[in-house]
Amino acid sequence: MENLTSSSQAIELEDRYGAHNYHPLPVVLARGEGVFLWDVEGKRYYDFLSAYSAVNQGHCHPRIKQALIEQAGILTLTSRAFYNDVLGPFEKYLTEYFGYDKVLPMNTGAEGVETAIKIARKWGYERKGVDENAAKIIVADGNFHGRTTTIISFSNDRNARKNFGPYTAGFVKVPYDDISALESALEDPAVVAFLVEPIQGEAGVFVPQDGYLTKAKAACQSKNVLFIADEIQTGIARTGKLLAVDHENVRPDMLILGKAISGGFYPVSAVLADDHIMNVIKPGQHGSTFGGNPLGVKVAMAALEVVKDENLAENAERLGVIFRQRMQEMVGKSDLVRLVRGKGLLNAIVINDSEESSTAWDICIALAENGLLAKPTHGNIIRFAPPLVMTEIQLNECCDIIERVIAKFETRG
Ligand code: IF1
Repeated sequence: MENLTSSSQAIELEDRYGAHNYHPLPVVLARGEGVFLWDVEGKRYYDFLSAYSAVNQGHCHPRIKQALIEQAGILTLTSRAFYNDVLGPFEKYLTEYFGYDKVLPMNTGAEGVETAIKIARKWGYERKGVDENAAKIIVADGNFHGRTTTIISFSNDRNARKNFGPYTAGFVKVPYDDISALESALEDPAVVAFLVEPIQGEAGVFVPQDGYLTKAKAACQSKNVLFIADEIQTGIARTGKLLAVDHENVRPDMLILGKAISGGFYPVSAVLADDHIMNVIKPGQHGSTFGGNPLGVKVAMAALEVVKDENLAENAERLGVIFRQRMQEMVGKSDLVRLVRGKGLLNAIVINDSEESSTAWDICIALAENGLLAKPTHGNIIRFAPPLVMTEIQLNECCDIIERVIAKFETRG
């Protein structure tokens, strides 16, 4: 295999031999450790994206790496045709960690979402009595739950949907953070579930009003509808609590996890639910080759131990307050930055420019030149999500970088 000596070489290879399904920032990373990343030329960056909240524990965390290396030499994959000595202990560990009866382990976040959709539909037919093939699932405008054909079928994002039809039926969209719209949609007796992100990440870190999750869960409960929380991005301590729903002490009927559940080492996702829901799934009705494999689940247990032992939720809560204070001070003096919003260490600033403008992109290029990696989400919104192991000193240094770069763009007028 070619040894890459330069960033431009790497970019050329990806352009020539890789599908063009992304538009990355022109940065070629070669090494990661904790909150830092280094590019091919050895330049160091603060990571303020954390692989979209998949490395909450920091890059290459030694404890998780050790778990990976040890299990890699013992048993990595059995398939579910047989039992193994790791999956059962993991399932006990995970269900006790999050407080549910059972877990169905999968690999990617999208698979977790697809799994929850299948379970909700089956529960609707076999427990709620909805006519077969008539089940409906309510989703929120602006949602992002992955990129499979069914999931993009209920996306609002034109770029995610166009020319991927025909679309999967059975989904009803309501405005996010709008209880009365949800209550109206819940009047339909064919509705089996409400699938929602407790904070909409990709849409631009939209935090709903206090009480939204509580009222949504209650509205679902009153209509015998399952409340499904997609915590793939907001979970695992990212928003200052173990789960974003914990800010309101709301317990979803089904919980979907992914990303940082395995600390950036190995794709692991999981759907958790109590027996009266999960037991609708019988042998042969769902699964995947790698779902619940020994290597992935050992990594996941180590990754979750790190979250607890290093108090990552508390750290995210504390540093998030400091970050938003620093950004709010900047907003007060800026014509360019309209607002800052977020919870814990899932935050975003909104740039005072059109969605089509390149300002947010240009700011991210300048941030990279100044040693901080972030990427715009929709058009004029820049998401800031560092690993949760960051120290206060490092966070303040990053705020200095952000303020310095924004100031330069202010003077450009
Ligand atoms: C990419 C976005 C973020 C997610 C929620 C399910 C999934 C995701 C709430 C699917 C995944 C990732 C996908 C990743 C970029 C990133 C992303 F920009 F795509 F939208 F975070 F906002 N539910 N989000 O955020 O999980 O199948 O990817 O494991 O490059 O597509 P996945």
